Amino acid sequence: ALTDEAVAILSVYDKTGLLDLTKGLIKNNIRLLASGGTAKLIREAGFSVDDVSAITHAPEILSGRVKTLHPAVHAGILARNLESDEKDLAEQNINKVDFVICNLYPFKDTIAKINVTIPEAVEEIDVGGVTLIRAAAKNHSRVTILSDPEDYAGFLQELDRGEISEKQRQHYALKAFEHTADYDATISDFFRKRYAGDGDQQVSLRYGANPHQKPAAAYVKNGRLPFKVLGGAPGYINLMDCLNAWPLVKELKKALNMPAAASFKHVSPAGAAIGVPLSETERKVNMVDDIEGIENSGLAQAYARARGADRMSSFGDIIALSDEVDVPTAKIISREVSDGVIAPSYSKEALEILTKKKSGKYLILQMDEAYEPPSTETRSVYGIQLQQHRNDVQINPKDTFSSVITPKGSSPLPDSALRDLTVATIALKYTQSNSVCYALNGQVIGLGAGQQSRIHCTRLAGDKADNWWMRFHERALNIKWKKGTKRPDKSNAIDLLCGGQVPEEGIEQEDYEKNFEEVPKPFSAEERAEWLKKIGDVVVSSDAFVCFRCLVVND
Ligand code: 93A
Repeated sequence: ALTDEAVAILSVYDKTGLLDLTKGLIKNNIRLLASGGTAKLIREAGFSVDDVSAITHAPEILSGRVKTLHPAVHAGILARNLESDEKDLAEQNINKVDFVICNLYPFKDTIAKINVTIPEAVEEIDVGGVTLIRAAAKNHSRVTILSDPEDYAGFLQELDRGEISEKQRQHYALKAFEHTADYDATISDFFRKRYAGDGDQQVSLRYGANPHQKPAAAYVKNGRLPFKVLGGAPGYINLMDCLNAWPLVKELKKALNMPAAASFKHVSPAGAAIGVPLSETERKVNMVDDIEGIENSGLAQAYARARGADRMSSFGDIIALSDEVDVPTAKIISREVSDGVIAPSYSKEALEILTKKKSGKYLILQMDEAYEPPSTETRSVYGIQLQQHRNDVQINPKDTFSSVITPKGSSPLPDSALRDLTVATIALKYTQSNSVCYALNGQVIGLGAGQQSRIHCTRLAGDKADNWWMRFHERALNIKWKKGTKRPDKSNAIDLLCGGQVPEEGIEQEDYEKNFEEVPKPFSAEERAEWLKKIGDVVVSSDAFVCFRCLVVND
Protein backbone atom coordinates (compact mmCIF):
# COMPACT_ATOMS: atom_id res chain seq x y z
CA ALA A 1 0.00 0.00 0.00
CA LEU A 2 1.18 3.54 -0.68
CA THR A 3 2.02 5.49 2.44
CA ASP A 4 3.72 8.77 3.12
CA GLU A 5 6.17 7.06 5.43
CA ALA A 6 9.78 7.73 4.48
CA VAL A 7 11.65 4.62 3.35
CA ALA A 8 15.31 3.67 3.57
CA ILE A 9 16.97 0.76 1.79
CA LEU A 10 20.03 -0.63 3.52
CA SER A 11 22.44 -3.01 1.82
CA VAL A 12 25.95 -2.86 3.19
CA TYR A 13 28.94 -5.14 3.00
CA ASP A 14 30.87 -3.13 5.58
CA LYS A 15 28.51 -3.14 8.53
CA THR A 16 30.47 -0.63 10.61
CA GLY A 17 28.16 1.82 12.37
CA LEU A 18 25.09 0.09 11.00
CA LEU A 19 23.26 -0.33 14.30
CA ASP A 20 23.72 3.28 15.40
CA LEU A 21 22.45 4.36 12.02
CA THR A 22 19.47 2.00 12.32
CA LYS A 23 18.62 3.44 15.73
CA GLY A 24 18.66 6.97 14.34
CA LEU A 25 16.52 6.09 11.31
CA ILE A 26 13.93 4.33 13.45
CA LYS A 27 13.83 7.26 15.86
CA ASN A 28 12.85 9.40 12.87
CA ASN A 29 10.03 6.98 11.93
CA ILE A 30 11.71 5.76 8.77
CA ARG A 31 10.72 2.38 7.41
CA LEU A 32 13.72 0.11 6.92
CA LEU A 33 14.15 -2.36 4.08
CA ALA A 34 17.35 -4.37 3.90
CA SER A 35 19.04 -7.11 1.93
CA GLY A 36 19.74 -10.52 3.50
CA GLY A 37 22.81 -10.13 5.68
CA THR A 38 22.09 -6.52 6.52
CA ALA A 39 18.51 -7.31 7.58
CA LYS A 40 19.71 -10.24 9.68
CA LEU A 41 22.12 -8.12 11.69
CA ILE A 42 19.53 -5.41 12.28
CA ARG A 43 16.89 -7.92 13.30
CA GLU A 44 19.25 -9.74 15.65
CA ALA A 45 19.97 -6.44 17.36
CA GLY A 46 16.26 -6.19 18.09
CA PHE A 47 15.24 -3.54 15.56
CA SER A 48 12.33 -3.75 13.20
CA VAL A 49 13.28 -4.21 9.54
CA ASP A 50 11.66 -5.68 6.43
CA ASP A 51 13.45 -7.76 3.86
CA VAL A 52 13.71 -6.18 0.44
CA SER A 53 11.60 -9.12 -0.73
CA ALA A 54 8.66 -7.54 1.14
CA ILE A 55 8.44 -5.01 -1.72
CA THR A 56 9.86 -7.08 -4.58
CA HIS A 57 7.85 -10.21 -3.73
CA ALA A 58 10.85 -12.05 -5.10
CA PRO A 59 13.38 -13.92 -3.00
CA GLU A 60 17.11 -13.36 -3.22
CA ILE A 61 18.31 -15.85 -5.84
CA LEU A 62 21.45 -17.18 -7.50
CA SER A 63 23.20 -17.32 -4.11
CA GLY A 64 22.77 -13.60 -3.67
CA ARG A 65 23.74 -12.50 -7.18
CA VAL A 66 20.23 -11.05 -7.43
CA LYS A 67 19.18 -9.41 -4.17
CA THR A 68 17.96 -5.91 -4.82
CA LEU A 69 17.83 -5.81 -8.61
CA HIS A 70 14.12 -5.23 -9.10
CA PRO A 71 11.79 -2.53 -10.52
CA ALA A 72 10.08 -2.17 -7.15
CA VAL A 73 13.42 -1.07 -5.69
CA HIS A 74 14.75 1.00 -8.56
CA ALA A 75 11.52 2.68 -9.56
CA GLY A 76 11.10 3.60 -5.90
CA ILE A 77 14.55 5.20 -5.90
CA LEU A 78 14.46 6.80 -9.35
CA ALA A 79 10.94 8.29 -9.27
CA ARG A 80 10.79 12.08 -9.38
CA ASN A 81 8.10 14.26 -7.87
CA LEU A 82 6.36 14.34 -11.24
CA GLU A 83 2.74 13.56 -11.89
CA SER A 84 3.63 10.97 -14.54
CA ASP A 85 6.14 9.24 -12.23
CA GLU A 86 3.59 9.26 -9.37
CA LYS A 87 1.04 7.71 -11.71
CA ASP A 88 3.45 4.95 -12.76
CA LEU A 89 4.28 4.17 -9.14
CA ALA A 90 0.63 4.07 -8.15
CA GLU A 91 -0.22 1.70 -10.99
CA GLN A 92 2.57 -0.65 -9.95
CA ASN A 93 1.89 -0.20 -6.24
CA ILE A 94 5.44 0.94 -5.54
CA ASN A 95 6.52 3.22 -2.69
CA LYS A 96 9.11 5.92 -3.10
CA VAL A 97 12.48 5.33 -1.45
CA ASP A 98 14.07 8.34 0.24
CA PHE A 99 17.35 7.05 1.62
CA VAL A 100 19.80 4.49 0.27
CA ILE A 101 22.60 3.20 2.46
CA CYS A 102 24.96 0.99 0.55
CA ASN A 103 28.60 0.04 0.31
CA LEU A 104 30.11 -2.50 -2.04
CA TYR A 105 31.65 -5.98 -2.05
CA PRO A 106 35.37 -5.71 -1.26
CA PHE A 107 36.76 -6.18 -4.75
CA LYS A 108 39.99 -4.32 -3.92
CA ASP A 109 40.77 -6.43 -0.85
CA THR A 110 40.01 -9.64 -2.72
CA ILE A 111 42.31 -8.94 -5.65
CA ALA A 112 45.06 -7.81 -3.29
CA LYS A 113 45.33 -11.42 -2.10
CA ILE A 114 48.22 -13.36 -3.58
CA ASN A 115 47.23 -15.81 -6.33
CA VAL A 116 43.62 -14.65 -6.50
CA THR A 117 41.78 -16.51 -9.25
CA ILE A 118 39.52 -14.90 -11.80
CA PRO A 119 36.37 -16.70 -10.48
CA GLU A 120 37.17 -15.45 -6.97
CA ALA A 121 37.51 -11.91 -8.25
CA VAL A 122 34.38 -12.19 -10.38
CA GLU A 123 32.27 -13.11 -7.37
CA GLU A 124 33.31 -9.85 -5.72
CA ILE A 125 32.02 -7.69 -8.54
CA ASP A 126 29.07 -5.91 -7.02
CA VAL A 127 26.22 -5.30 -9.44
CA GLY A 128 23.12 -4.63 -7.38
CA GLY A 129 24.94 -2.37 -4.92
CA VAL A 130 26.45 -0.25 -7.69
CA THR A 131 22.97 0.03 -9.18
CA LEU A 132 21.50 1.14 -5.86
CA ILE A 133 24.22 3.73 -5.37
CA ARG A 134 24.06 5.00 -8.93
CA ALA A 135 20.28 5.25 -9.00
CA ALA A 136 20.13 7.10 -5.68
CA ALA A 137 22.99 9.41 -6.67
CA LYS A 138 21.29 10.13 -9.99
CA ASN A 139 18.10 11.10 -8.18
CA HIS A 140 19.87 13.12 -5.49
CA SER A 141 17.45 16.00 -5.94
CA ARG A 142 15.09 13.89 -3.84
CA VAL A 143 17.08 10.91 -2.48
CA THR A 144 19.96 10.78 -0.01
CA ILE A 145 22.72 8.26 -0.74
CA LEU A 146 25.13 7.21 2.00
CA SER A 147 28.01 5.17 0.61
CA ASP A 148 30.51 5.67 3.43
CA PRO A 149 29.97 4.69 7.10
CA GLU A 150 32.01 7.76 8.05
CA ASP A 151 29.06 9.89 6.98
CA TYR A 152 26.43 8.26 9.20
CA ALA A 153 26.94 10.43 12.27
CA GLY A 154 26.72 13.74 10.39
CA PHE A 155 23.73 12.49 8.46
CA LEU A 156 21.86 11.57 11.66
CA GLN A 157 22.55 14.94 13.22
CA GLU A 158 21.03 16.64 10.21
CA LEU A 159 18.12 14.21 10.10
CA ASP A 160 17.33 14.92 13.75
CA ARG A 161 17.05 18.59 12.79
CA GLY A 162 14.29 17.74 10.31
CA GLU A 163 15.65 17.04 6.83
CA ILE A 164 18.73 16.51 4.72
CA SER A 165 19.63 19.72 2.92
CA GLU A 166 20.05 19.89 -0.82
CA LYS A 167 23.72 20.80 -0.39
CA GLN A 168 24.34 17.73 1.69
CA ARG A 169 22.51 15.47 -0.78
CA GLN A 170 24.73 16.86 -3.52
CA HIS A 171 27.81 16.20 -1.43
CA TYR A 172 26.75 12.58 -0.78
CA ALA A 173 25.90 12.07 -4.47
CA LEU A 174 29.29 13.26 -5.63
CA LYS A 175 30.94 10.97 -3.12
CA ALA A 176 28.79 8.08 -4.37
CA PHE A 177 29.71 8.69 -8.01
CA GLU A 178 33.38 8.79 -7.05
CA HIS A 179 32.97 5.58 -5.08
CA THR A 180 31.49 3.68 -8.03
CA ALA A 181 33.99 5.23 -10.49
CA ASP A 182 36.89 4.14 -8.31
CA TYR A 183 35.31 0.71 -7.92
CA ASP A 184 34.89 0.29 -11.66
CA ALA A 185 38.41 1.56 -12.36
CA THR A 186 39.77 -1.14 -10.03
CA ILE A 187 37.77 -3.79 -11.88
CA SER A 188 38.84 -2.65 -15.35
CA ASP A 189 42.46 -2.40 -14.18
CA PHE A 190 42.31 -6.00 -12.92
CA PHE A 191 40.90 -7.32 -16.20
CA ARG A 192 43.09 -5.12 -18.39
CA LYS A 193 46.12 -6.79 -16.85
CA ARG A 194 44.68 -10.23 -17.57
CA TYR A 195 42.73 -9.87 -20.78
CA ALA A 196 44.13 -6.91 -22.76
CA GLY A 197 47.18 -8.75 -24.07
CA ASP A 198 50.56 -7.08 -23.70
CA GLY A 199 51.05 -4.34 -26.25
CA ASP A 200 47.43 -3.98 -27.22
CA GLN A 201 45.74 -1.72 -24.66
CA GLN A 202 48.59 -1.85 -22.18
CA VAL A 203 52.27 -2.60 -22.09
CA SER A 204 54.25 -3.77 -19.07
CA LEU A 205 57.34 -1.71 -18.46
CA ARG A 206 60.63 -3.14 -17.26
CA TYR A 207 60.40 -0.90 -14.21
CA GLY A 208 59.33 2.59 -13.21
CA ALA A 209 61.50 5.68 -12.87
CA ASN A 210 63.96 3.63 -10.76
CA PRO A 211 64.71 -0.11 -10.96
CA HIS A 212 63.04 -0.81 -7.59
CA GLN A 213 59.74 0.73 -8.76
CA LYS A 214 57.88 -2.39 -9.86
CA PRO A 215 55.45 -3.26 -11.29
CA ALA A 216 55.15 -0.58 -13.94
CA ALA A 217 52.89 -0.31 -16.94
CA ALA A 218 51.54 2.06 -19.55
CA TYR A 219 47.96 1.83 -20.73
CA VAL A 220 45.06 3.64 -22.28
CA LYS A 221 41.62 3.50 -20.69
CA ASN A 222 39.84 3.17 -24.01
CA GLY A 223 40.83 1.68 -27.33
CA ARG A 224 44.34 0.60 -28.18
CA LEU A 225 47.78 1.99 -27.47
CA PRO A 226 48.81 4.22 -30.39
CA PHE A 227 52.20 2.52 -30.68
CA LYS A 228 53.53 -0.96 -31.24
CA VAL A 229 56.74 -2.35 -29.80
CA LEU A 230 58.73 -3.75 -32.72
CA GLY A 231 61.91 -4.37 -30.76
CA GLY A 232 63.19 -4.29 -27.17
CA ALA A 233 61.20 -3.66 -24.01
CA PRO A 234 60.41 -0.09 -22.93
CA GLY A 235 61.20 1.32 -19.50
CA TYR A 236 59.21 4.10 -17.87
CA ILE A 237 61.62 6.94 -18.70
CA ASN A 238 62.12 5.55 -22.23
CA LEU A 239 58.42 5.87 -22.78
CA MET A 240 58.26 9.34 -21.21
CA ASP A 241 60.95 10.37 -23.69
CA CYS A 242 59.18 8.73 -26.63
CA LEU A 243 55.84 10.33 -25.81
CA ASN A 244 57.38 13.79 -25.57
CA ALA A 245 59.77 13.40 -28.51
CA TRP A 246 57.14 12.09 -30.90
CA PRO A 247 54.77 15.09 -30.72
CA LEU A 248 57.79 17.38 -31.02
CA VAL A 249 58.81 15.94 -34.40
CA LYS A 250 55.23 15.63 -35.57
CA GLU A 251 54.70 19.30 -34.83
CA LEU A 252 58.02 20.38 -36.33
CA LYS A 253 57.23 18.57 -39.56
CA LYS A 254 53.75 20.07 -39.72
CA ALA A 255 55.00 23.59 -38.99
CA LEU A 256 57.91 23.59 -41.44
CA ASN A 257 56.93 20.93 -43.94
CA MET A 258 60.22 19.06 -43.69
CA PRO A 259 61.30 15.78 -42.08
CA ALA A 260 62.12 16.30 -38.42
CA ALA A 261 64.12 14.51 -35.74
CA ALA A 262 64.71 14.82 -32.01
CA SER A 263 67.23 13.34 -29.63
CA PHE A 264 65.85 13.08 -26.09
CA LYS A 265 67.42 12.47 -22.73
CA HIS A 266 65.61 12.49 -19.39
CA VAL A 267 62.45 13.97 -20.84
CA SER A 268 64.06 16.96 -22.54
CA PRO A 269 65.52 17.30 -26.00
CA ALA A 270 69.32 17.32 -26.30
CA GLY A 271 68.75 18.27 -29.93
CA ALA A 272 65.97 18.72 -32.46
CA ALA A 273 66.10 19.64 -36.12
CA ILE A 274 64.52 19.58 -39.54
CA GLY A 275 66.21 18.11 -42.59
CA VAL A 276 67.95 21.24 -43.90
CA PRO A 277 70.69 19.91 -46.25
CA LEU A 278 74.04 19.57 -44.53
CA SER A 279 77.09 21.32 -45.92
CA GLU A 280 80.28 19.31 -46.19
CA THR A 281 81.61 20.90 -43.00
CA GLU A 282 78.38 20.23 -41.18
CA ARG A 283 78.56 16.58 -42.19
CA LYS A 284 82.01 16.41 -40.68
CA VAL A 285 81.02 18.23 -37.48
CA ASN A 286 78.05 15.90 -37.06
CA MET A 287 80.25 12.86 -37.77
CA VAL A 288 78.16 11.59 -40.67
CA ASP A 289 80.48 12.38 -43.60
CA ASP A 290 80.86 8.68 -44.38
CA ILE A 291 77.13 7.86 -44.48
CA GLU A 292 76.21 6.79 -47.97
CA GLY A 293 73.15 8.43 -49.47
CA ILE A 294 72.74 10.94 -46.62
CA GLU A 295 72.42 13.82 -49.08
CA ASN A 296 69.22 12.27 -50.43
CA SER A 297 67.61 11.69 -47.06
CA GLY A 298 66.01 14.67 -45.33
CA LEU A 299 65.32 12.48 -42.33
CA ALA A 300 68.93 11.32 -41.97
CA GLN A 301 70.13 14.93 -42.18
CA ALA A 302 67.55 15.96 -39.59
CA TYR A 303 68.76 13.29 -37.18
CA ALA A 304 72.42 14.09 -37.89
CA ARG A 305 71.65 17.68 -36.88
CA ALA A 306 69.59 16.69 -33.84
CA ARG A 307 72.25 14.28 -32.60
CA GLY A 308 74.98 16.77 -33.44
CA ALA A 309 73.56 19.63 -31.38
CA ASP A 310 75.03 18.33 -28.16
CA ARG A 311 76.67 14.99 -28.80
CA MET A 312 77.71 14.50 -25.22
CA SER A 313 74.15 14.85 -23.90
CA SER A 314 72.74 12.69 -26.68
CA PHE A 315 74.72 9.66 -25.47
CA GLY A 316 72.08 6.93 -24.92
CA ASP A 317 69.26 8.98 -26.37
CA ILE A 318 65.69 8.23 -27.36
CA ILE A 319 65.20 9.26 -30.96
CA ALA A 320 61.98 10.47 -32.55
CA LEU A 321 61.67 10.65 -36.32
CA SER A 322 58.79 12.20 -38.22
CA ASP A 323 58.97 10.00 -41.32
CA GLU A 324 59.52 6.43 -42.39
CA VAL A 325 63.01 5.43 -41.30
CA ASP A 326 65.29 4.77 -44.27
CA VAL A 327 68.67 3.08 -44.53
CA PRO A 328 70.91 6.18 -44.13
CA THR A 329 69.04 7.17 -40.95
CA ALA A 330 69.17 3.62 -39.59
CA LYS A 331 72.89 3.49 -40.34
CA ILE A 332 73.56 6.65 -38.34
CA ILE A 333 71.54 5.29 -35.44
CA SER A 334 73.11 1.85 -35.58
CA ARG A 335 76.58 3.10 -34.68
CA GLU A 336 75.61 5.62 -32.01
CA VAL A 337 74.97 4.75 -28.39
CA SER A 338 71.20 5.09 -28.17
CA ASP A 339 68.36 3.51 -26.18
CA GLY A 340 65.49 3.56 -28.62
CA VAL A 341 63.60 5.10 -31.50
CA ILE A 342 60.00 6.04 -32.24
CA ALA A 343 58.82 6.64 -35.80
CA PRO A 344 55.67 6.15 -37.88
CA SER A 345 57.22 3.34 -39.96
CA TYR A 346 60.45 1.65 -40.98
CA SER A 347 61.60 0.42 -44.37
CA LYS A 348 62.29 -3.32 -44.34
CA GLU A 349 66.06 -2.81 -44.60
CA ALA A 350 66.10 -0.08 -41.97
CA LEU A 351 64.21 -2.29 -39.53
CA GLU A 352 66.67 -5.11 -40.16
CA ILE A 353 69.56 -2.80 -39.27
CA LEU A 354 67.86 -1.52 -36.10
CA THR A 355 66.68 -4.90 -34.79
CA LYS A 356 70.32 -6.05 -34.78
CA LYS A 357 71.34 -3.18 -32.50
CA LYS A 358 72.10 -4.02 -28.84
CA SER A 359 71.76 -7.73 -29.69
CA GLY A 360 68.09 -7.24 -30.47
CA LYS A 361 67.37 -5.28 -27.30
CA TYR A 362 67.19 -1.87 -28.98
CA LEU A 363 63.78 -0.29 -28.33
CA ILE A 364 61.86 0.27 -31.56
CA LEU A 365 58.39 1.78 -31.42
CA GLN A 366 56.07 2.29 -34.32
CA MET A 367 53.76 5.23 -33.74
CA ASP A 368 50.32 5.70 -35.23
CA GLU A 369 50.72 9.01 -37.06
CA ALA A 370 46.98 9.70 -36.98
CA TYR A 371 46.74 9.41 -33.19
CA GLU A 372 45.42 12.53 -31.45
CA PRO A 373 45.52 12.58 -27.65
CA PRO A 374 42.48 13.77 -25.66
CA SER A 375 42.36 17.49 -24.96
CA THR A 376 42.47 17.02 -21.18
CA GLU A 377 45.46 15.41 -19.52
CA THR A 378 45.59 14.11 -15.97
CA ARG A 379 48.51 12.86 -13.97
CA SER A 380 48.80 11.74 -10.41
CA VAL A 381 51.44 13.20 -8.12
CA TYR A 382 51.65 11.97 -4.54
CA GLY A 383 48.08 10.70 -4.75
CA ILE A 384 46.71 13.99 -6.05
CA GLN A 385 45.22 14.19 -9.53
CA LEU A 386 46.47 17.15 -11.51
CA GLN A 387 44.40 18.01 -14.53
CA GLN A 388 44.89 20.54 -17.30
CA HIS A 389 44.02 21.28 -20.89
CA ARG A 390 46.77 19.81 -23.05
CA ASN A 391 49.27 22.31 -24.41
CA ASP A 392 47.86 22.18 -27.93
CA VAL A 393 48.90 25.66 -29.00
CA GLN A 394 50.17 25.48 -32.57
CA ILE A 395 53.56 27.05 -33.21
CA ASN A 396 54.34 27.98 -36.80
CA PRO A 397 56.39 30.65 -38.55
CA LYS A 398 53.38 32.56 -39.85
CA ASP A 399 51.05 32.92 -36.87
CA THR A 400 53.34 32.61 -33.86
CA PHE A 401 55.83 35.24 -34.97
CA SER A 402 53.47 37.56 -36.80
CA SER A 403 54.28 40.51 -34.57
CA VAL A 404 58.05 40.49 -34.17
CA ILE A 405 59.40 43.88 -33.18
CA THR A 406 62.46 44.91 -35.17
CA PRO A 407 64.41 48.17 -34.88
CA LYS A 408 63.01 51.09 -36.90
CA GLY A 409 64.28 51.12 -40.44
CA SER A 410 65.61 47.55 -40.34
CA SER A 411 64.35 44.89 -42.70
CA PRO A 412 61.85 42.29 -41.47
CA LEU A 413 63.09 38.99 -40.12
CA PRO A 414 64.24 36.66 -42.91
CA ASP A 415 62.41 33.36 -43.41
CA SER A 416 65.40 31.44 -42.09
CA ALA A 417 65.12 33.28 -38.75
CA LEU A 418 61.38 32.56 -38.56
CA ARG A 419 62.13 28.93 -39.35
CA ASP A 420 64.78 28.73 -36.61
CA LEU A 421 62.51 30.49 -34.10
CA THR A 422 59.89 27.86 -34.87
CA VAL A 423 62.40 25.05 -34.28
CA ALA A 424 63.60 26.58 -31.00
CA THR A 425 60.10 27.31 -29.71
CA ILE A 426 58.67 23.89 -30.56
CA ALA A 427 61.70 22.28 -28.91
CA LEU A 428 61.00 24.31 -25.76
CA LYS A 429 57.38 23.23 -25.72
CA TYR A 430 58.67 19.72 -24.96
CA THR A 431 61.47 20.72 -22.59
CA GLN A 432 61.36 20.65 -18.79
CA SER A 433 61.25 24.22 -17.49
CA ASN A 434 63.17 26.54 -17.05
CA SER A 435 64.24 26.28 -20.63
CA VAL A 436 66.06 28.43 -23.16
CA CYS A 437 67.03 27.41 -26.66
CA TYR A 438 69.37 28.75 -29.35
CA ALA A 439 68.83 27.64 -32.94
CA LEU A 440 70.42 28.06 -36.34
CA ASN A 441 70.15 26.35 -39.74
CA GLY A 442 66.92 24.57 -38.77
CA GLN A 443 68.37 22.96 -35.66
CA VAL A 444 68.85 23.41 -31.96
CA ILE A 445 72.44 24.42 -31.25
CA GLY A 446 72.19 24.94 -27.50
CA LEU A 447 69.39 24.07 -25.10
CA GLY A 448 69.29 24.67 -21.37
CA ALA A 449 66.67 22.52 -19.65
CA GLY A 450 65.29 21.96 -16.19
CA GLN A 451 67.26 24.68 -14.43
CA GLN A 452 65.80 26.27 -11.34
CA SER A 453 67.42 29.57 -12.28
CA ARG A 454 66.67 31.19 -15.60
CA ILE A 455 70.10 32.79 -15.52
CA HIS A 456 71.78 29.39 -15.21
CA CYS A 457 69.50 28.08 -17.90
CA THR A 458 70.41 30.83 -20.33
CA ARG A 459 74.09 30.45 -19.50
CA LEU A 460 73.91 26.71 -20.10
CA ALA A 461 72.14 27.10 -23.44
CA GLY A 462 74.63 29.80 -24.46
CA ASP A 463 77.66 27.73 -23.46
CA LYS A 464 76.32 24.79 -25.44
CA ALA A 465 75.76 27.01 -28.49
CA ASP A 466 79.32 28.35 -28.14
CA ASN A 467 80.74 24.84 -27.91
CA TRP A 468 78.72 23.80 -30.90
CA TRP A 469 80.21 26.64 -32.93
CA MET A 470 83.77 25.92 -31.71
CA ARG A 471 83.42 22.52 -33.38
CA PHE A 472 83.45 24.31 -36.74
CA HIS A 473 86.92 25.70 -36.01
CA GLU A 474 89.68 24.27 -38.22
CA ARG A 475 91.47 22.85 -35.20
CA ALA A 476 88.43 20.83 -34.11
CA LEU A 477 87.67 19.74 -37.67
CA ASN A 478 91.19 18.51 -38.32
CA ILE A 479 91.83 16.52 -35.17
CA LYS A 480 94.09 13.57 -35.79
CA TRP A 481 92.47 10.72 -33.92
CA LYS A 482 94.32 7.67 -32.81
CA LYS A 483 93.08 4.65 -34.74
CA GLY A 484 90.31 2.78 -32.97
CA THR A 485 89.11 5.75 -30.91
CA LYS A 486 85.44 5.17 -30.19
CA ARG A 487 82.76 7.66 -31.22
CA PRO A 488 81.65 8.50 -27.64
CA ASP A 489 85.31 9.12 -26.69
CA LYS A 490 85.68 11.40 -29.69
CA SER A 491 82.52 13.29 -28.71
CA ASN A 492 83.73 13.75 -25.14
CA ALA A 493 87.20 14.85 -26.23
CA ILE A 494 85.75 17.38 -28.68
CA ASP A 495 83.47 18.64 -25.93
CA LEU A 496 86.45 19.22 -23.62
CA LEU A 497 88.49 20.90 -26.33
CA CYS A 498 85.67 23.10 -27.61
CA GLY A 499 84.32 23.86 -24.15
CA GLY A 500 87.73 25.12 -23.01
CA GLN A 501 87.95 22.39 -20.38
CA VAL A 502 91.06 20.55 -21.51
CA PRO A 503 92.44 18.66 -18.46
CA GLU A 504 95.95 19.64 -17.55
CA GLU A 505 96.98 16.95 -15.08
CA GLY A 506 96.49 13.45 -13.76
CA ILE A 507 94.45 10.64 -15.18
CA GLU A 508 91.96 13.05 -16.71
CA GLN A 509 94.74 14.43 -18.87
CA GLU A 510 95.96 10.92 -19.76
CA ASP A 511 92.44 9.87 -20.56
CA TYR A 512 91.97 12.88 -22.80
CA GLU A 513 95.29 12.67 -24.61
CA LYS A 514 95.08 8.94 -25.32
CA ASN A 515 92.49 9.68 -28.02
CA PHE A 516 94.83 11.65 -30.28
CA GLU A 517 97.59 10.88 -32.72
CA GLU A 518 98.59 14.50 -32.22
CA VAL A 519 97.13 16.32 -29.17
CA PRO A 520 95.44 19.53 -30.37
CA LYS A 521 96.50 22.79 -28.78
CA PRO A 522 93.85 24.06 -26.38
CA PHE A 523 92.05 27.22 -27.52
CA SER A 524 93.30 30.36 -25.82
CA ALA A 525 90.73 32.81 -24.49
CA GLU A 526 91.57 35.16 -27.38
CA GLU A 527 91.22 32.44 -29.99
CA ARG A 528 87.87 31.46 -28.55
CA ALA A 529 86.61 35.04 -28.43
CA GLU A 530 87.83 35.66 -31.96
CA TRP A 531 86.09 32.58 -33.37
CA LEU A 532 82.88 33.15 -31.44
CA LYS A 533 82.59 36.57 -33.07
CA LYS A 534 82.13 34.81 -36.40
CA ILE A 535 78.78 33.19 -35.61
CA GLY A 536 75.68 35.16 -36.51
CA ASP A 537 71.98 34.89 -37.27
CA VAL A 538 71.37 32.75 -34.19
CA VAL A 539 67.86 32.92 -32.73
CA VAL A 540 66.93 32.46 -29.09
CA SER A 541 63.65 31.36 -27.58
CA SER A 542 62.65 31.11 -23.95
CA ASP A 543 59.72 29.41 -22.23
CA ALA A 544 59.13 32.54 -20.15
CA PHE A 545 60.43 36.05 -19.95
CA VAL A 546 64.14 36.58 -20.55
CA CYS A 547 65.45 38.88 -17.90
CA PHE A 548 67.93 41.63 -18.62
CA ARG A 549 70.60 39.85 -16.57
CA CYS A 550 70.16 36.67 -18.61
CA LEU A 551 70.87 38.52 -21.82
CA VAL A 552 73.83 40.34 -20.37
CA VAL A 553 75.21 37.01 -19.19
CA ASN A 554 75.04 35.73 -22.71
CA ASP A 555 76.04 38.77 -24.66
O1 93A B 1 25.40 -9.74 -6.05
S1 93A B 1 24.89 -8.43 -6.11
O2 93A B 1 25.48 -7.59 -7.07
N1 93A B 1 23.33 -8.46 -6.46
C1 93A B 1 22.44 -7.65 -5.90
O3 93A B 1 21.29 -7.61 -6.34
C2 93A B 1 22.82 -6.85 -4.77
N2 93A B 1 22.16 -5.93 -4.05
C3 93A B 1 22.98 -5.48 -3.10
N3 93A B 1 25.07 -7.72 -4.70
C4 93A B 1 24.13 -6.93 -4.23
N4 93A B 1 24.17 -6.09 -3.17
C5 93A B 1 25.33 -5.94 -2.30
O4 93A B 1 25.17 -6.83 -1.24
C6 93A B 1 25.50 -4.62 -1.64
O5 93A B 1 26.29 -3.72 -2.40
C7 93A B 1 26.21 -4.94 -0.34
O6 93A B 1 27.62 -4.82 -0.47
C8 93A B 1 25.88 -6.40 -0.09
C9 93A B 1 25.04 -6.54 1.15
O7 93A B 1 24.58 -7.85 1.23
P1 93A B 1 23.92 -8.40 2.56
O8 93A B 1 22.90 -7.42 2.98
O9 93A B 1 23.35 -9.72 2.17
O10 93A B 1 25.01 -8.54 3.58
